[in-house]
Amino acid sequence: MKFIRPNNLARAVGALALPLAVAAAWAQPTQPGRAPVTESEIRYQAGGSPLEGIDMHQDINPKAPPMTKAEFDKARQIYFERCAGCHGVLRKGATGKPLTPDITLGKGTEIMKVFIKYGSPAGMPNWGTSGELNDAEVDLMARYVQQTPPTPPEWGLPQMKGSWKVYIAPEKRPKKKENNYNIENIFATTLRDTGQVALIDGDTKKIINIVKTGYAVHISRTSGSGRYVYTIGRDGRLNLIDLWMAKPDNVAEIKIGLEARSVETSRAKGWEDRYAIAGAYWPPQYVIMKGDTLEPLKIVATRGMTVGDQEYHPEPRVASIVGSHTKPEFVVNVKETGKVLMVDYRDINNLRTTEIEAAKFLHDGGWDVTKRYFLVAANQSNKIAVVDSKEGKLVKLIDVDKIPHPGRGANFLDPKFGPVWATGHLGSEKIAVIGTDPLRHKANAWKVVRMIDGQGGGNLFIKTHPKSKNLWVDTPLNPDSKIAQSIAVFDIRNLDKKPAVLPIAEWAGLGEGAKRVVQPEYNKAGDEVWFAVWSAKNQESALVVVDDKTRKLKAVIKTPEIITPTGHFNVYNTTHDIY
Ligand code: DHE
Repeated sequence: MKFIRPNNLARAVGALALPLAVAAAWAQPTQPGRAPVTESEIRYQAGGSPLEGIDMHQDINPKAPPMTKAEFDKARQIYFERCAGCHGVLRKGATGKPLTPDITLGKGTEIMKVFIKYGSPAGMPNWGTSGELNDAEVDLMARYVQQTPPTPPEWGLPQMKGSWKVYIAPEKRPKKKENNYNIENIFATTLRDTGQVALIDGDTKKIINIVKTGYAVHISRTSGSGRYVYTIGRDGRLNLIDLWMAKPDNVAEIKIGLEARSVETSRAKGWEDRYAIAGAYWPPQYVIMKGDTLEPLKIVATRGMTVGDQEYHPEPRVASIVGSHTKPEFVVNVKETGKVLMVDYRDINNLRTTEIEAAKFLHDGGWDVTKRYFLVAANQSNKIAVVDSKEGKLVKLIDVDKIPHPGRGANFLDPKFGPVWATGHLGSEKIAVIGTDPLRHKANAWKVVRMIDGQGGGNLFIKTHPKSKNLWVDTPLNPDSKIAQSIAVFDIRNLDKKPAVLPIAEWAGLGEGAKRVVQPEYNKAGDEVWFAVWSAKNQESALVVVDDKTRKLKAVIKTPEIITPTGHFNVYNTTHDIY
């Protein structure tokens, strides 16, 4: 895999004798005060979008440089594969700058070519000099971004209903568990690039079934009872898997949008298995469905005003969603507007939503140990927002380091500061440890009580377990392959001590390949930690299981079916939000 390096813009500008002032202004970070983007961030944000193949409305802009239809289609495909993640579907800007014709036409083709070819210190990758795009493609993209952005279609109830399939109706499903699996210890492992999920028996480490799901599967979550697994793909396809079947498999599916990342279920007492909710990146909306069939019941758009400057945003993507364990509410995090929506699902025809203003670029997060407070990263704002689900209020915005990325975070008892929740960072080696107990440790609550040093930036996930004394920190997006292929493990009893570094990828005994070690996940008992060793589709990947107490290798799961594993979700821990 080729890594993209933000390049020396001054050299490029000098070489092409461009008006320096224009170029320098354009190269400023998206947000004032924001440092340039690291390689890890670029590689994380620039993921492909499934919108590349969707028919879109397009008009002709007479002021823009001409393009043939074939050229336009090719440029559109490149845009959705490489640019939309940062600049947005409508090019109105997300974590990257807006690229609408009112801005790009003024700059013209030559200036746009420089930025595309050489990148900028503000984080624009050097698509040309890295060899990712040739000169003809750079020219194509420079002309494309001056055209009116094509608009992907909406995806409403008729489209959802048209895509909805119930393979086995609830009344035809098992009345009790029809297999001998310890289903609470099953792992749903994402096989990202094959569009599948591997259901793996956590006790025997054997594959139970490989289930067909959406394109580039993102995450799986379980129902409140732990019976069902819900898996969502980037293409918005949501699959429902019944773990009670003799051989657990798909029982229903639906496409909830054209691009998506999140799914969750109703977890409050008495509401288990009742509803599922999925969030879309495009169209910007979330949908509440019947939990056992995925019948779409209520679609809610998230378009609206941003926090702070209160400007209209046309595509605020739905990031993480969690279900409250104590109230019949979903917590829906809307990325670009920076709003946390507490959605009360007791009466979905008269939906009551509390809109909490947090900070822009909400992404991923998890509960504190009491499950009253939800902590979510406002990643490009370098903050963690704390929401009190009992009061329906923002408690605090906490400044952390560069691009916090907790996954769901890690809860543990700090020997000095009491109950804490921790997050790593994509943009730095820091691990921020935040006090979470306003009752007994008031002085420490909602403060960064420690910043500890991990191996480096490019961290995505961090994990521990109530029965463990270990804190595991991955670094799959670090540009140094040694760091990306190993794991740092801290002793919670002595966080001042340097972490041990375990060569997880080496233990997997694989051949060639990137072999990024990603997402620690515990088994139900809390005595094993599973890691994905994620290589390219045409290379061997594996899962590595480590004994939590001894930190020694316990098992390697390596079969031809384990292709591009990324996340894995233990049924018990996911159902009970144990992390
Ligand atoms: Fe993820 C969680 C979005 C890139 C693997 N990812 C999430 C969540 C969101 C999200 C909103 C939270 C879901 C929830 O809790 O409801 N992820 C995005 C992106 O927008 C981004 C940056 C770029 C993209 O184009 O997708 C992105 N994610 C990645 C990856 O590159 C990863 C490593 C591999 C992949 O699938 O592409 C990846 N994301 C994951 C995993 C989780 C996740 C494994 C769940 C973690 C957990 O413990 O719950």
